[in-house]
Amino acid sequence: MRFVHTADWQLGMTRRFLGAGRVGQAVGEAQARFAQARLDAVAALGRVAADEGAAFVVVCGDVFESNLVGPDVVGRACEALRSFTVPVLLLPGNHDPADASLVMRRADFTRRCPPHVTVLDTPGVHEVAPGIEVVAAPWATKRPLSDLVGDRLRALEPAPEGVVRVLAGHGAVDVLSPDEQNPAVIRTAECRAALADGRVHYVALGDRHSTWQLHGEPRIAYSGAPEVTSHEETDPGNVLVVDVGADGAASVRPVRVGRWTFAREHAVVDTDDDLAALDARLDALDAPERTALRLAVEGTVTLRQRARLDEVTEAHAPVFAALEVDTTAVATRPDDADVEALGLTGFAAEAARELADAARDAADPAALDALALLHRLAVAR
Ligand SMILES: [Mn+2]
Repeated sequence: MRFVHTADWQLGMTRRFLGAGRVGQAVGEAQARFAQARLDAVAALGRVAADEGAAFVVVCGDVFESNLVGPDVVGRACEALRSFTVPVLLLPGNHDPADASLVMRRADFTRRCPPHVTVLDTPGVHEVAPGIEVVAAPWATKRPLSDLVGDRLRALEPAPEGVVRVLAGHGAVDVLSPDEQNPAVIRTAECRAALADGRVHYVALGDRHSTWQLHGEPRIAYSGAPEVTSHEETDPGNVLVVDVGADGAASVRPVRVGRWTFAREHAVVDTDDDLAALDARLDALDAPERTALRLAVEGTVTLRQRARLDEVTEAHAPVFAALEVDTTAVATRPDDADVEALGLTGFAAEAARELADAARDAADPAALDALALLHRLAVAR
């Protein structure tokens, strides 16, 4: 039996660093494209399910970023779900728990939601098709007081002959969560025991946005988010195509559907060559319009090189979805050529030279600021 395991669509998510807008650019333009990318990833995974001959798609929680998402987000989600040709099961997670405000029970959702979609808002066994069952462990509140997956597993008998059973859960597993005080942590030993005695044949999890499998047990896995959500993720952008049998055989294959990248880069800049190399490196990055880059720069530069560094990053910024540059580790040390570049004579030249000495030798920030201002004025002139 083959199905698609996914989770953490987080539809309606916004990202502050995409929303700032820039001079000459529509405010939130990257944000709008990011929202569309999440929907595109959903449509793409629907095509994966069709192409792979999957029996169903299970979404293990956090379909929506929040139960408070707007009707535009809900309407577009329903439109994306209409494109699916196989049954889709939506599990409420910690972002969209099955409380009184559950977005998937709202009229704007139920009115547009296509009939092949089932909301797993009540815990227990759900028959997808003859011989195929999904055991739902939905979140009912934002703060569950027990291991919801373990609770469901303990309530099960071994699956009947010929029935393949998939558990759908959401939350942190014990081997990844160091928080021993959290009563809701999912105990992997209980999952292993349920796999061993045939109560379930696969444990499909959501919550972790990076693709992950339990070491030595591919049948306990997080699919990760189908489109990146944060710079902290190691392997987002996938869905899992899972083959499982009642005999315990399993194959789990990640398929990439996400197209965005949230990247971190580091650059050391001490010379003009380093600046040219950084410029070339930013030029060579693939698909900058779908890349949110956090660039950390370190090094020691002259005033002219510091100005050049700003020019380089500012020239690239408009083509990136976001380009955040951290220059706190860049030290500026004016040299004699910086002073000569000001084109000053007499007392003014003398004063500039004293500022340069103070900035370089005493690392005086006020002197450096004053000199940088002179430099900008000289360039403007
Ligand atoms: Mn999530």
